[in-house]
Order: sequence, then structure tokens, then C-alpha cells
Amino acid sequence: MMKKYLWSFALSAVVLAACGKKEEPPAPVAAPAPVASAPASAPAPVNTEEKVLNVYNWPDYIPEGMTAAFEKETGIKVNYDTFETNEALHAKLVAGNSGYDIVVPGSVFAKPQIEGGMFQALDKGKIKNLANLDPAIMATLAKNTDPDNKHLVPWAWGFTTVGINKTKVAKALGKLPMPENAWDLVFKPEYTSKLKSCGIAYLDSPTEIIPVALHYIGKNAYSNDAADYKAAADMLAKVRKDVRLFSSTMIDDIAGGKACVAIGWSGDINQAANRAKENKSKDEIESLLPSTGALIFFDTMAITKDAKHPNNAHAFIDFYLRAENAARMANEMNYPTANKAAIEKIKPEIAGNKTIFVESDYFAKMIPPSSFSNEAREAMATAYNGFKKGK
Ligand code: N2P
Repeated sequence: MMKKYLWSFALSAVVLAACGKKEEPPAPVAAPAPVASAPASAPAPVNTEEKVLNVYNWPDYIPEGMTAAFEKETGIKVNYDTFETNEALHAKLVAGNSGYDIVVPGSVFAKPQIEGGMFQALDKGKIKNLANLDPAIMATLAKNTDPDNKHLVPWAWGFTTVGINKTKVAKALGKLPMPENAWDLVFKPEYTSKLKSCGIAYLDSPTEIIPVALHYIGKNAYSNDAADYKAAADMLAKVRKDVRLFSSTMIDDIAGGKACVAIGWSGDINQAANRAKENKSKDEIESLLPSTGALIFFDTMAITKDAKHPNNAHAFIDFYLRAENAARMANEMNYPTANKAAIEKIKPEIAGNKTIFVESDYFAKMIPPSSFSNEAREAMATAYNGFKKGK
């Protein structure tokens, strides 16, 4: 499958670079923005916008101090809000006048959002650090989501998987050994009936849970067929009584002891593991690699159609794309970056963590993102809400 091949290719480039076997020298880190070298007759455009930028991103995704550094350098005040699900962001965009200049949808949602005219085309002349991005990843994004890379700039990618408090899970399972396929821990009654005692958490989002459930029952995770959602919901109904939490804040849930197993995002689970270590917890937290594969996601920055501060938005995107900033994101938030120039700045313990930068043979098993029609998303929400209520 071409799509899969390209994603694998993109990742092998990342893995190779992370191992220090770079195929080409990294793109140079650009010097501070030379203000447009326009000919004398045409004065350089002046940014007359008010010095404000409104950003809407996922929680636990930006290193501490990064917006402050941007503010200090540019004098642009950043209002930074967070959302926990693609559905929440989508509802804001559909309603219009969100007030946000930059939003960070997953590519699964970004595609219909582009088609729905919710974003403006990027002025690429204002984002010189676009050259830092991995061309293979950008080609995949252009092919599947954003033709000609007109609207989207990658923030990070990662995968949806199972995170566990290893210590508590071992205790709750007793004599039952860990399953070969980690998805069994959250979907198979034999396991969930035991793990409910220490807490099972699901992400609170139809488009996170139904695709994973579809994958588990051997169907296309990105099926647009409502009959498949019914099959997924039937499987989920069998474990409903064992699910304690519906939550998108797995760092607190797992590290704070509310759950011992969660369907969650690779980087957040790694952040939970770090937090447990910092707190000197005796419990070990681990992001698992299910034998049948995990679901890749790709989160992307876009400038809203009605953004009041598009110049500031371009400046922020360019700032984030500096190799050192993208590397800080990977190092501190534990998500891989699509910024090729950043790879050499990623710490060896992050580059070598197989649950952050997965190895190529596991990558080949992972499910690349696709997207859903609006009708499919509605049907999925109905199936998911039915499951949630059906305790
Ligand atoms: C937030 C990570 C968001 C990943 N820390 C899912 N899009």
C-alpha cells in the first residue's frame, strides 16, 4: 500500500537521522528573521496588527517557557488555550468566530476542515523555516490531507495506544499473564474484569475510541460504514461496566492513580511515566506497543479563515519551526517531530525510546491516519454515546 510505504519511509528517515546516520547535513538553523529584503522602491511590509496572538492547542504539548520566549522576542502577547478532543475544536470552528488565529487539529479532522473552508492558505514566504520540515512527511500530508501543503504545518505526531501502571496491572491480573496483544487489556472481558479494580480509562472522544475498537475487531479503523460502528459498539458493550473513566487527561489519571490502564497517546503516557519517576513513585508506568499495531495521529497547525492576527500567526509558526524549538517539543513532550533539522538536537534517551520514536518494523504495523465523512462522524458519535450511556 503506497500510503503505508510513504509513512514508513518518512519514519525511516527520522529513525536513521536519530541514530546519527544522517543522509545529508541538517538544514542550517536560520539566523533571526531578516526583515524582507525588498527593493528600495517597494518598502518592506510592516506588520500593523495589534500585538496579540490567540492559539488553541492540545494540553501538555508545548514546552514550558516557549510562548514566553516568543513574546519576549516579538512583543506579541500569546493567549494560549487548550482543548482536549478534536470534536471540541471542530465544534468551535464550525460555529465560526472562534477568536483563535492558530488551531492544531489532528489530520483526521483537518482534511474536512480544509474542505469546509475553515482555514486560510499559508503565505509560505513568511515561513522560511518550512524548509526544516521532512519532505517525505510533507509529501504524505499533501497526498492524504492537504494538497500542495497549502494549509497545514505539522506540530507533532504520535500514536494512540495502551498505557499501563505496570506494577498495579501485574497485581490486578494476579496469575493471568500479560496478553500478547495489549489491546486485550482494554477490550477483552477476561482482562477488563480484573483491571476494573485498579481503573480503566478511555479517551473521551468517539473518533479516538471507535477507530481503535474497529481495529481490534479486525475492521478498517477508518471505515466510513455505520454498520461497522455498530459492530465496534457491540464489542465495547461487553466491557462497558469495567470502564471507570472517560477522560482525555491520562497524565493525571495514570500518574495520579485514578487508572492503572488507559487508552491514550504515546507522548502523554511517557510524560506520565516521567512524572511517576519525578514523584519517586514505586510504580512503573509504560506505554505499550500492541502486537497488532497502534494508530498513528498527526497534529497540524492551521490559521483560521477569520484569524484577526494572521501575520503574528505566521511569525509564531516560523518560530516553532526553528530546529531548537521543535527539538525541545520532542525532548520535553515526548512526541516525534516532523522537523528534520531538529532530529540531531533530540536527546539520545528520547531518540532511543522505542515508544516515542518507534523502530521501523513496528512502524510498518501501525495504522496511518485517514479521515471520515461528516455523516460518518455523526454516526460514530451516536454509536459512542450509546456505548457510554449503556452501563
Ligand atoms: C496532547 C497530545 C495530543 C495528542 N498532549 C492527540 N492528538
